[in-house]
Amino acid sequence: MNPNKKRLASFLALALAAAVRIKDFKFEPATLEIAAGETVTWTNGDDEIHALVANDGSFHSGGLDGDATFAHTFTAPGTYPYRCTLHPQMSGTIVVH
Ligand SMILES: [Cu+2]
Repeated sequence: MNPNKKRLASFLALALAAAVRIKDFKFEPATLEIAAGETVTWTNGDDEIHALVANDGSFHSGGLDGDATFAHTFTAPGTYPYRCTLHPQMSGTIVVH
């Protein structure tokens, strides 16, 4: 593979990595669809602390400061709603295929 194609491939891999950004007290995207075995990384883009927890308790980030990240690997297909324990109006869903 030539160097330009290699750079493009690694850029695309990063762009396609499953990521949720927390910004202005919202999860973006609010619903994220991934394949089983993928890892989702949340990044807190607010100055406020957020702490996300799965409604079924299968993951819990603990308190995330600004710019902090939390990653969780989803191994089983299903729908995983989650929320922020500190701001109950904040909710999101990970759909695993
Ligand atoms: Cu929050």
